[in-house]
Amino acid sequence: MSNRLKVTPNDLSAFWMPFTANRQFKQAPRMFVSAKDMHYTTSDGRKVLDGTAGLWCVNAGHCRPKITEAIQNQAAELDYAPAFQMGHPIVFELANRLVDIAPKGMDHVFFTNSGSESVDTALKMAIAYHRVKGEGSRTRLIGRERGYHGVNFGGISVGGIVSNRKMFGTLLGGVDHLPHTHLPEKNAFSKGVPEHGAELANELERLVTLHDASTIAAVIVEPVAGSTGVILPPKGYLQKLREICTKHGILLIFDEVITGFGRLGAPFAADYFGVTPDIMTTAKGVSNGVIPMGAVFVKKEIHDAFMTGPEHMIEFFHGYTYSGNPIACAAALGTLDTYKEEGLLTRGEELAPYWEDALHSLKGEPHVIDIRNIGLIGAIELAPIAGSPTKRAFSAFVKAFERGALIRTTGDIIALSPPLIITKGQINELIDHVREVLRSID
Ligand code: PXG
Ligand code: PLP
Repeated sequence: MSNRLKVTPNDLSAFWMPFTANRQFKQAPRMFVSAKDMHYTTSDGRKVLDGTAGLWCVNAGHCRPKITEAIQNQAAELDYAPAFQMGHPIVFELANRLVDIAPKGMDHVFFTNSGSESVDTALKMAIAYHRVKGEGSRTRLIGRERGYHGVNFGGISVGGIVSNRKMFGTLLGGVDHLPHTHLPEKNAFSKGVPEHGAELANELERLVTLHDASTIAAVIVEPVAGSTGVILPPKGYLQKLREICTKHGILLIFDEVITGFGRLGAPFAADYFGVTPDIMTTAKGVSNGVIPMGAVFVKKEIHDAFMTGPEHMIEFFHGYTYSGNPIACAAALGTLDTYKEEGLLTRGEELAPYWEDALHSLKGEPHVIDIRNIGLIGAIELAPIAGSPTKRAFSAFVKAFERGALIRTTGDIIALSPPLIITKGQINELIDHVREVLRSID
């Protein structure tokens, strides 16, 4: 370990931390200095079990040798190559490898550097696609209440998390939202996908009637909403959305930034639910979170629609300086190798029943008003402290960290999404930490 990592910095003021209570953090900092497999090590030398795969991204666990090695080798061989009008071999290799594991028909990949960029890329593709097809009136975008699609302007416009939107002005015009599918009065403590609520997909028909299909480019949803606190699609809901989109010529975008790369026990949520979107946004697990990378998967028809006009012309005026950055590609290839060798993209399927039972054993513990699970995702919803929403869950987060477990909270919901290498013993350990925390907080 380098000396740089051993010390706790004594001036924390310069770094404006993302999505953090900066003043509170800087009074009592929580620092990780190293990580291996399922654990972080803190600056005071404690081991912390990673119950969240970092931020839902370290699906293969930490500091995996194949990934580290791939990055080291690539950094010494080709560090950067221009992304526009130039190529390098491994970005093509990576695209092929990704298409090989993608749902059938999603034959092309566009690279970005994050989920937020993947989302804005997908929205732009959808609108431009209709225009190249001669349907330039299709510009409207439909998102969903409580949706999270990153933090760029497109993403917050179709997103539905109020605090991520309200400070930022008028956002994109021509956006409407479906209702969310959280129905605790009917579905609380459901195991896996809930029974009630598929009819909420019919709200899309209402929006089509209101705006007319000829004005709508795309619908974007998370197949399983993560960031808002884990909301599952009711049985049959996604199939219905697919049918309605197809019927009206509207593109369906699945935002698989969290659900992609094995989180549900299948490579993608599209596989898990047997519903194929037209565009699929990913990030996080594509490179195990190690080097920033995102990938937007598109159906052949969409890609091919752009491949018209004079051949010397750029077909899609969009891209990032770091689209397909060689070192990010190497990290992603090392990640895919690790997933393959260890069967991680489907490992969640075997573990899911054990995970489900362990999570639902928390029913009846103090403050617990709902438990939700799917694949290797879990959520424990707590009753808020009257007049102080989020406070109870935040103290659970701090207590868990002090006890040796990293959990994630959003509102008064604890969300769990461990690396896909977690063992049954470590599942017990994680759930026991949560149990003890619930018993110890006000
Ligand atoms: N779409 C979805 C569905 C996401 O979950 C993004 C887009 C944006 O990705 P980037 O890479 O720009 O952050 C996300 C990211 C949490 C949490 O704890 C969730 C995310 C990010 C950070 C924290 O719920 N999701
Ligand atoms: N701002 C300026 C001034 C730039 O020159 C560029 C890219 O060349 C960007 C923003 C966009 O940066 P990126 O391609 O990394 O998203």
